[in-house]
Amino acid sequence: MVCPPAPLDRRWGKTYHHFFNPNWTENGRSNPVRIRSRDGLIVVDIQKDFCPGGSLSVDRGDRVVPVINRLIPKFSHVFLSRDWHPPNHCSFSHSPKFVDKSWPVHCVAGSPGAEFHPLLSIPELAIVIDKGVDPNREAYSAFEETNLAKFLRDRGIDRIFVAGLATDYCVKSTVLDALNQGFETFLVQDACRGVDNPPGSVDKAIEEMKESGASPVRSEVFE
Ligand code: VGL
Ligand code: ZN
Repeated sequence: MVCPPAPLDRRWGKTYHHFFNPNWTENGRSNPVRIRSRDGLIVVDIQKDFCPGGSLSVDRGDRVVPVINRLIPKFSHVFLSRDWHPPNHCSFSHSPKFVDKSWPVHCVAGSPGAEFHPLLSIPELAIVIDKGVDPNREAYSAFEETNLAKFLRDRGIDRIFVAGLATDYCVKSTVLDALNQGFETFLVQDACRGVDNPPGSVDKAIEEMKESGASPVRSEVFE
């Protein structure tokens, strides 16, 4: 197959050279996004259990770590969610089927698998949000049963950028909740990876987020 030439974008006085990427969405913004002080970055579940070698590993999940490390210094408000389950969490199964949202034991609070990926550069002022702490309830979103929405509002934060793992579960739920809570919400697509079981669920999740009003962006558009 002959690749089409990469498009040049000169609209903003700079030359952007895009490589054709099958993950590039039609309305993925290529114009620069200027990060302001009222913007917040939510980094979802960059934990060892979701990375290669972990109990619920996302294929090449660790590849997003350097991308997120480049994003973090651009933001004055950084939030890190972590799956922080009790050992008897209701989603755990010894014969997990994934598609029915039963999972292998993962991210048990305080266990090595629940630790953030060791190469994630966590800023000193980052705020950590524990979720899924109730044994009887699943909680994929960083907003679920946390005071995150109020916390953001109290600080005047009105735009949210979401990155992390997994696109089709915790990232998606976090994005949809952020939209429902009235925040302008961006999905940093190349800073996310998904479980994709059943196959196609990552693409489906991205469509759902877009239809709900999220704007997909790529990390290189940030100024
Ligand atoms: C997640 C499945 C189970 C996630 C958490 O972080 O996306 N997925 N628990
Ligand atoms: Zn979980």
